Amino acid sequence: MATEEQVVLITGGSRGIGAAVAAGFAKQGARVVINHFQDDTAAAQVCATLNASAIHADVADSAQVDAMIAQILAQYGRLDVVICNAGICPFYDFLEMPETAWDRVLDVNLKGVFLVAQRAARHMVERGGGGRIIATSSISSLVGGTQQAHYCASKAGINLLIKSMALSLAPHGITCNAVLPGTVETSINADALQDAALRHRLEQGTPLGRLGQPFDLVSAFLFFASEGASWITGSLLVVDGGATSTLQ
Ligand code: NAD
Ligand code: RM4
Repeated sequence: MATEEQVVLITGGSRGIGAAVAAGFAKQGARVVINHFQDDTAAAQVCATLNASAIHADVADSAQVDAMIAQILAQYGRLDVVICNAGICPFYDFLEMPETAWDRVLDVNLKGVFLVAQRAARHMVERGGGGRIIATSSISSLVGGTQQAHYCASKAGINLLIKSMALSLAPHGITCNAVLPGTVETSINADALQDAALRHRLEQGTPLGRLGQPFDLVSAFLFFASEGASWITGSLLVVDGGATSTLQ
């Protein structure tokens, strides 16, 4: 349960899963800061609805991440929970994938988690320890995907980054965990899901019978941030309607 004193940063919080998670923390009374990239209108809407604040920063750029963390500490004096959620997935077949797409996906999805988590953890350690870091990985870290070689590699990287961070930060009382969503209807896959055959195949492959919606993910993030999860670190929680439990 987030408390009124808790300051929570959610990267990629302007829409989709991040915006739903931001609403979940705001409902619990936490002070919420959302980060976004080139999404001012949606970010402003989330801020108005949740009484949150927004910071524009590219999580792949260390100078912008440093400035973002400094701004939060100047404004709130602390940072307790960090959700590394920003991510992109420009779909390309493997044989046609441009090197630029590979680099950008790895920079945003994987290096972005490293930069934000490291900068936040330095603050948590300096103030005497304690804190929660939660990354949005994916079922695409467990199974491959056509048109997603860069994305799957980035998400698989997150899983072991999180476990390695869990080891390094445990002595400081900071837990590090990841949520692995299945297919969730957001703008990241809105175009891809226009393909009726793909959509049907994904629905058929989900034992609980439907694709995910952003609200389906919220409890998992709140759980890792809760008092009751204080002895859980290095954990990867799949939230996918059963999709990775079946070969159907
Ligand atoms: P989305 O496109 O709706 O939201 C992406 C968010 O990331 C936006 O707020 C955007 O501003 C932000 N963002 C993009 N690039 C950024 C950058 N360089 N710096 C800072 N912010 C940046 O997508 P979503 O589905 O809500 O994705 C959120 C996370 O969930 C991603 O990490 C994604 O990989 C992961 N995920 C999504 C699904 C799915 O099916 N939707 C499944 C598994 C995992
Ligand atoms: C997810 C999963 C989904 C895809 C999104 C972009 O991790 O692979 O199927 O739609 O990424």
